[in-house]
Amino acid sequence: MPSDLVIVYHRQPYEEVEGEGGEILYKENKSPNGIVPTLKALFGRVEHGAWVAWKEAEDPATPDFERVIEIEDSFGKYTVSRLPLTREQVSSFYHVTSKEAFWPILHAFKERYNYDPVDWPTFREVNWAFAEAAAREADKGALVWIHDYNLWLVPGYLRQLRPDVKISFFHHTPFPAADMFNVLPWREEIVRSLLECDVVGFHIPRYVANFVQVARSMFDVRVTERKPVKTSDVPLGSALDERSQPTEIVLDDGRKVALAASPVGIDVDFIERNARSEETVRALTGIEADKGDGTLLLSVGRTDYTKGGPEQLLAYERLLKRRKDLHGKIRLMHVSVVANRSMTAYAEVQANLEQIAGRINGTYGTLEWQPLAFISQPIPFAELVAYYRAADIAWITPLADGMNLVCKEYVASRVDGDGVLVLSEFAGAAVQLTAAVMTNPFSHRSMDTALDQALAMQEAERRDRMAAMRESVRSEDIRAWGDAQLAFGQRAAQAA
Ligand code: GDG
Repeated sequence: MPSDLVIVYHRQPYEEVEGEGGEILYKENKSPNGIVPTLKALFGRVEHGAWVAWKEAEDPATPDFERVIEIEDSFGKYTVSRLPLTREQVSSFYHVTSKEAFWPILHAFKERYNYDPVDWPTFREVNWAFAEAAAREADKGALVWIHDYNLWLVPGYLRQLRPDVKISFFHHTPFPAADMFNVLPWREEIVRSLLECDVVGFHIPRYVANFVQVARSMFDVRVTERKPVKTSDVPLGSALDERSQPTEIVLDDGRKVALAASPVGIDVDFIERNARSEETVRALTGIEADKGDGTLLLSVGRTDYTKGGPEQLLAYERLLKRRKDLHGKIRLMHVSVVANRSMTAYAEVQANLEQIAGRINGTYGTLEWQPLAFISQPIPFAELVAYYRAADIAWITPLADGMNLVCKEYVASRVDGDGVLVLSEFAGAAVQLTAAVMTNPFSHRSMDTALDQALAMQEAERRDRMAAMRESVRSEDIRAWGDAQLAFGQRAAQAA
């Protein structure tokens, strides 16, 4: 059935499990948190929706599964088109080209950029296959919403296949300035494809500005519309602030591309419900009993060089060195989940983290007191929320992060209105959460003073700041993001 909204996202929108009789059952994702349910919820606003994702197959010509299936779950009825890809294709387009070449550049780590293993023809081939699958599902004039850099070439291919559809593309990562982006030898092909979109979306105005700069470095692109940005109350602005944002560019052939900035949010109602649930309150009681009068610092993230884990552990080591008064009274729970152990870059970060963690506990730990709990296994979400509630300070200090949802989850979990957030000014969320204690993870002094400030903060100030952050997280929640992005796409459709 043709769809008026087609979402192209690399992950399937459910989990496949084997039933008792060996049959495949499609279950809603275990974690109802995250953007997948939000995207699926948008299907409720259209006649019929479709989702395009990949699924591993030994021989893509004759996959051992149905390519296109109809799903019916609590989100309604929608089509899922599974693109059969071999393990080698997935590894090449996703783990190598996207993660080893694009990811470091998007996050401004030129020195980590790995060009050599990239197989560009495979990247093109996979993106072409995604475009064909989307073209097959889209009704006349449908809106096709594509997600993230691993699908950068899809808009261009889709435009060739289906000139009638409206194309919107959202970046979940930062988008770097031209000096950084243009390290990619495929830059012109990528930007040419993005300029075939009707809407290109980002989290924050800075990434929009960088995209325009990149586009102008290669093409005759004019900014035809610009709007002021609601500025933060930080006196000199924070690292990712912009005063105004281009909202439309026009190409030399007269075609217009709308540029949208809307920060991905979280499901505040879901997290608050979790935070108040009996299960969480029970877990919280246990954690608090263990904690006693001590201070709990919490850091949560994927193991990735962009997340600044080693820099943070070194700051903690400095804290223990200079503040003997805290010995026996403070603990850091550092959760760093390894998503892909087979990738050298991540294995390296993990080894580094383990080494520093071992040194900290070896140097300062006693039989009664272990200053650091270093955790590499994912924590069940309900338990994580209990830790969010128990933590005196959430310490979120990525070196670069498109948005960062962990800090928003911490704020939403604080239904008691207390708690301090120390946040890197290089996380997209910093533009929104201006009441956090901001820190620059590249500066020892800034990391040290921010932590001291957070540790010394009095309850009244903590509550004021938390109230401001809670308001912001609620007003720009995941639904607001979905609505804003869908509205941009629909506006483009009407303008045509
Ligand atoms: C990309 C961009 C952007 C983490 N540890 C555990 C756990 N998590 C969950 C968190 C959170 C999610 O993982 C991480 O989200 P982030 O936004 O922080 O980071 P990325 O995975 O890098 O996501 C990022 C995002 O896309 C959305 O656009 O914000 O900048 O890099 O939801 O809760 N969940 C559980 N146990 C854990 O131990 N259950």
